[in-house]
Amino acid sequence: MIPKDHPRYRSLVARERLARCAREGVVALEGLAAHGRGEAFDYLIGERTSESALLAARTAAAMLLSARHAVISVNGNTAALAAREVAALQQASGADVEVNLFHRTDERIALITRLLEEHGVRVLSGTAERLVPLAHDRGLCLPEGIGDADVVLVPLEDGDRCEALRKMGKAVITVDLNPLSRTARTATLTIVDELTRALPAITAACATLEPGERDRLIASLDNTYLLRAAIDEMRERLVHALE
Ligand code: PTJ
Repeated sequence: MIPKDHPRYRSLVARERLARCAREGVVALEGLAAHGRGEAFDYLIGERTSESALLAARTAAAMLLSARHAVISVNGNTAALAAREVAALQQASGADVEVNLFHRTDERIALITRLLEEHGVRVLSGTAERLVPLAHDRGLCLPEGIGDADVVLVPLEDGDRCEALRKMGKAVITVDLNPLSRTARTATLTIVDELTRALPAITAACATLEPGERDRLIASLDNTYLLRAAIDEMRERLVHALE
């Protein structure tokens, strides 16, 4: 039992949940290492949503709402950390949700689908086909889901798939605390923020954006600017860390 007044309460609860989900098979063991890397970067941005991350979240909402067909791609870490937040975002944006895994097995797809459904997510089902130009099972997706989408939100993604989705002509939105990752640099739009802060920020923006503002946000999207702003934020914090 983690005491509520522990200074690292939120982080310890997240770790405990990920460890439990890893034992159950929802989270890949590699996902625990990925989370640790994310936590390190979250320290550097001060464990809060920066102005530039908020702008990125609002732009993500604009892209999801303006899409012909938006799909949220959910992996094990995302389901374990944010099933409820995915349900709220699906409700606010009208996006489809597809389970799409790096370490893919039928058993994990079923476990993650069940976890999401228990939290109110409507999950696409069907027969996956090798539509994404990648070797291995990372190339598998649903023709009526990611295969048909023009905008895909892929939180905590690996660089290869992000790049392959871009090559297919899709706009890719990612959530990644590491602004230096290949995913962050390859995506159309990167939200450098922790997943459980970023998804509610997109959901809140979906409810408030006027159509005119949507167009303005999409037209002025500059991912390099957003990544530079996140790196500047981290550098400032490091420079003043011991003051
Ligand atoms: O469930 P699967 O099989 O699809 O596997 C999922 C993982 C996460 C193992 C897989 O996609 C993977 O290996 O991802 P990477 O290449 O490690 O990338 C994950 C990125 O997400 C890293 O750059 C981390 O810094 C970042 N990250 C980790 N946790 C969070 C995060 N970003 C935002 N919020 C987090 N909670």
